[in-house]
Amino acid sequence: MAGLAVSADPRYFPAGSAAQSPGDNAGQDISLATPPGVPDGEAVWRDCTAVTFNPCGLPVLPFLKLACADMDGDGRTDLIAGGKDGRLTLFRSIDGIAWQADPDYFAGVGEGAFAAPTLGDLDGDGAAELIVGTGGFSSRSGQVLVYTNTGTRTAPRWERWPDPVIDVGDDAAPAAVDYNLDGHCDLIVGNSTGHLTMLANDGRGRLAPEALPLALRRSFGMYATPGAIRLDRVVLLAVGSSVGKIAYFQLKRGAHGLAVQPFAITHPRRDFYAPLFVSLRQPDRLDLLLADGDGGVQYFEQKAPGVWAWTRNLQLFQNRLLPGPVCTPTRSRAGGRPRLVVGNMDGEVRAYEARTEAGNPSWHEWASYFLGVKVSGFARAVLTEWEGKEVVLVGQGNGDVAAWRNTGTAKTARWVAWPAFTAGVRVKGHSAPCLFDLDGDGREELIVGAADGRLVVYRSQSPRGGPPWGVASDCLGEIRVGGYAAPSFVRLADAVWLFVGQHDGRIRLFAAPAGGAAAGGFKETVMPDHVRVKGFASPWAEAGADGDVDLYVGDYDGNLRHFQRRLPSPEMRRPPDAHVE
Ligand SMILES: [Ca+2]
Ligand SMILES: [Ca+2]
Ligand SMILES: [Ca+2]
Ligand SMILES: [Ca+2]
Repeated sequence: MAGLAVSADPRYFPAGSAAQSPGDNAGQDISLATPPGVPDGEAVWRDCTAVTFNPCGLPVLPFLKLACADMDGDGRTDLIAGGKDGRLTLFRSIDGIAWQADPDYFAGVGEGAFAAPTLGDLDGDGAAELIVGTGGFSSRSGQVLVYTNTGTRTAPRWERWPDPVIDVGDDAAPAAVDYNLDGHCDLIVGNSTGHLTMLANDGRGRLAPEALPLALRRSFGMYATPGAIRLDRVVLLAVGSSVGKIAYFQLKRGAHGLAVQPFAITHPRRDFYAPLFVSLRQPDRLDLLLADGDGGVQYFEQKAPGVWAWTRNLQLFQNRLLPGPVCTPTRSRAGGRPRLVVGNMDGEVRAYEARTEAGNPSWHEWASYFLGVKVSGFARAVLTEWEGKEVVLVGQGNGDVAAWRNTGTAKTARWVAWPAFTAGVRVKGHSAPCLFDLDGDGREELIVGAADGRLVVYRSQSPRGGPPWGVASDCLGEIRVGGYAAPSFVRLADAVWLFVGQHDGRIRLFAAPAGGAAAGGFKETVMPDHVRVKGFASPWAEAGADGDVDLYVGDYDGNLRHFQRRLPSPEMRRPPDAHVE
């Protein structure tokens, strides 16, 4: 476990998670009934995600819409993240680098789906209202709702205005800004067809749609998402959408109403962009934050005051791994190199290496290592070694398990498809393979999870192990979980544990006495509620020192999580990486 010793408190909270009640997984140590293989003491599962995969603390959320403001009045800018479930999460930070979730701050807010938050003082009482666009498959999709804080800034109480201020069709994404420069906060709202609606404020919170200036009277692509800010005599407007580029405008007061002038900024093209003007680094500088469709966040710093040019900050929001949606981590020690291998819903496979230098997260990507290794749909890959060569087995949506062999070197991989290695290996959709020596005869079995929640065991038909594979119908027939079973085994001192992830994000644990594993001796045992993810769990287990178990899990949105099972009194035990005299 070198490089993975974990001592920091976890601070990872998925935004608005329905699966986990808020605060449940805040590093609480929850007791687990002792399954076979654990000598003494009560074990606990800790969430180590913040150290291992996501020091940033902001969960990966595709199509995330952010707002920023100092909500609690402590002088530091906070981030407000809209969730898929329509709810909002507040993130606080001391340094702008590590963020901590407060899932309770917006308690009571949340209707519909895909919340798009913005803040502005609509009724002119000096306090900002919370303005939320709604989207997704919801009856409220397209509505813009307004919430007033009737509590305090540190203990808010959110009350919704009785009626939405407007319904723009579907997927409302509002930006609160005084676009006509009359001193009253107005709204610019995007919708699913890519159109904008501008609502002018009469100063008492009554908002009325206005005719759009000619330059804005068009579709910007699907899911138009505006970001806007008023400076002294000019308003900057950025309109992102699913075309992956952003249209930029400056709005000024002209002789005949608003004068709209486009301008250009170059940045990488993505499948979706939600832009936001922010000042997270320097209070007087106008920076730009772009959230993309994969859950990535890029931060751009203004080059000089009054200049519409920005330079990318290559550190900010980059301290987390982004392996893509429905990510499926596995670990490998092929060639003596510890690596993390992660497939995703797009059929891609990525390689990560443990960081040797100081820095975070503790893994970093080895870009394009698996160039040429790709399947269609879902991928779960296992990297192993066979006769001195690296071999990667990739489960996929159609139920086949594909194989590639590295015919290059350890540094410069060259992957060649090797269908013979997994000939005849096929399950009923959504194959999730792993290799484990179930019967302890020194040859690994190939165990494949399937869409129907079952596991199929293939035993080597060769004295050397490996292909050809034959189905072992006497093994693991008793295991059946919810759909999309993703198995992983770990051998402890006197037991074998089997973790199986399933579609609802839960992880099931089965234990068998060592030696009994092949005889179908697995019995289900309790997993604590907080060891689960937000949809589609793909766990990978590793045995550490002293009966520790590390569990790496991917989720539907593209978050990698790390849970570690430890004994409850760390001071009584040698830390995993401590030097022993
Ligand atoms: Ca604050
Ligand atoms: Ca107000
Ligand atoms: Ca106005
Ligand atoms: Ca075996």
